[in-house]
Amino acid sequence: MFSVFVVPARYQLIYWPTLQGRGEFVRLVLEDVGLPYDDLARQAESNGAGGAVVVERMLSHKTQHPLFAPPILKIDELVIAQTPNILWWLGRNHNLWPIEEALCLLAMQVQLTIADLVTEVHDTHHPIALGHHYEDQMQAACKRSVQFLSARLPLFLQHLEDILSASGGVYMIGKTITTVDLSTFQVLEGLEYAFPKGFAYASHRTTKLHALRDRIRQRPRLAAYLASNRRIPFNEQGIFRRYPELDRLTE
Ligand SMILES: N[C@@H](CCC(=O)N[C@@H](CS)C(=O)NCC(=O)O)C(=O)O
Repeated sequence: MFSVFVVPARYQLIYWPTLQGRGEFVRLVLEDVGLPYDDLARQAESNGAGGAVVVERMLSHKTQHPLFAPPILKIDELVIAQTPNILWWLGRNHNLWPIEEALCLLAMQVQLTIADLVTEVHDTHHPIALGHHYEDQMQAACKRSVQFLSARLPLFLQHLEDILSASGGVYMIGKTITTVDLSTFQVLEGLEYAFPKGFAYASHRTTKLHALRDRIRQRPRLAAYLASNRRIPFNEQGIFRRYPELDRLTE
């Protein structure tokens, strides 16, 4: 009898090295499952080459698998982009995705809704153009942020609370943990960092979401990760930025 030694796939994350951004949704899954992974650009950052690694890896797939933007997850020859797509693949392969079809569709639906929310958060500080400095679009950002905090965020948070209530109040989707719970945790963390006042206003009735966030934070591998230097602190390069002038409910 021969025993076959299968070399485990090595996971490689390609994402900007100095910010959590959308890459963090992927990191949280890798960390919660306990998968070893190379955070390629961060490994190169000590010699200043982090950002270049992201660009170089994206370009290297230009013909075979054209890529638009990070995060990108590479597993041997497999290359996956678009955050919800990556989370779906990881969830399905590591027991963090539902089995039943209706719940699979619901999981993707909510994962995409969270992606929409993340984009709206990004647009509070960059409402005009991604390529322009925040300071050059600050006036528009202030207007956009008031709208986001007073009108949009309460709707998003109530919707996520309704999803959680409908599934019984413990997990977002069905009766077991999925990537959606981890992503919900991450947006709640980010929102509280970026908009302490606006988040308090928009989430004062979403008690189940707060409890979910506390439970997720205590998951042993995640707790260890959050306390480690692998977790990049929130900062003003990422999606969730703390600009006090944007944390207002009225103009
Ligand atoms: N829908 C994509 C958005 C990807 C995205 O916008 N990535 C940002 C970093 S979080 C980026 O580097 N974008 C560069 C660009 O859009 O040109 C996803 O969810 O992965």
